[in-house]
Amino acid sequence: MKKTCSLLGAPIQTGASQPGCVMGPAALRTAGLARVLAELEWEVSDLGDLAIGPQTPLPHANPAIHDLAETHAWITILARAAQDAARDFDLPVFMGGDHAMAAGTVSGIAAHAASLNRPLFVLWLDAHPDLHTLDTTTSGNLHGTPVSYFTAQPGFDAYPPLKHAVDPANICMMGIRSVDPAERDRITATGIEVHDMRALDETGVLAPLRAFLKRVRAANGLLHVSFDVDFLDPAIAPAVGTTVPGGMTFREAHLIMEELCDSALVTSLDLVELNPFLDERGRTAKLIRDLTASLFGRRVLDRMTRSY
Ligand code: B3U
Ligand code: MN
Ligand code: MN
Repeated sequence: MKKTCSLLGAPIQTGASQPGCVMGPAALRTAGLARVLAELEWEVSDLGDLAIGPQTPLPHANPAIHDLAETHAWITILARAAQDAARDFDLPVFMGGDHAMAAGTVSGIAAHAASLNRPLFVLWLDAHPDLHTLDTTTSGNLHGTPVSYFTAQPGFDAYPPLKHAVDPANICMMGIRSVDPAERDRITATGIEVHDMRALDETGVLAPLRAFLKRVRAANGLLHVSFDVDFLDPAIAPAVGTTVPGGMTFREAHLIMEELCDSALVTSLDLVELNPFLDERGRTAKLIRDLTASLFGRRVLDRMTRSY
């Protein structure tokens, strides 16, 4: 029996500082993501794109916040859709869209995990920890808030009520290199495992990744991977609104995806923050396609899978 995956587009861009992520799902389709996964012997179902209607503005005490009503609506429909997709497919893929969408996808997957009575683990691949609350964000860009939301931090009365939280002890962040003061405090308070670039320069990417995967396996957990394009170095992935120098190389990123594939632990995936308006002849979209292919089993040579 072939393994099944779904592709669901979430063309949300209101959480970011500049427009363009609305084109993310279309760019990934244009790059041939579905075809590539089908060639790797997956049964691929493209579920199309979600959409929200026009929204009535929601005010907030923090005047920096913009497009709160849109984010609220996206979280609501994405949580539902993600929960359904996780029930129906072996490995649902959510194509963004800006990272605010992870407030919806991860909370929906958390509900699915709770229904199975299994813990949910999250691997957060990003230059940023996205650990603001609605009270601490100074940019007002809500793509900086999803991790605080789905770990049930206070300060989210204006988001949909969270039914199932992710335990901060089950989160591993890699690639972090841009952290605001309030986020730094929250990393300390929550104890989330953060491998910033300095740490990864010292250890390499494999040792911390393998240690985390071991924990997921021991707990019989589900594993959601949230992949922000700005995790990558801007030299190889220019199509993102918030580039930060010193990111993952082509080789490190593929190695992570190949290791995730070998682990066979990944049960859902976000591909977020691709802004095709900023791309160069589709090169970032093609790179994200190829990294996803590595996660889904593409390899240069067949070799024995590592034993865990
Ligand atoms: N922490 C900053 C920058 C940022 C967060 N996420 C992204 N950028 N993509 C903020 O605006 O909250
Ligand atoms: Mn992010
Ligand atoms: Mn980021």
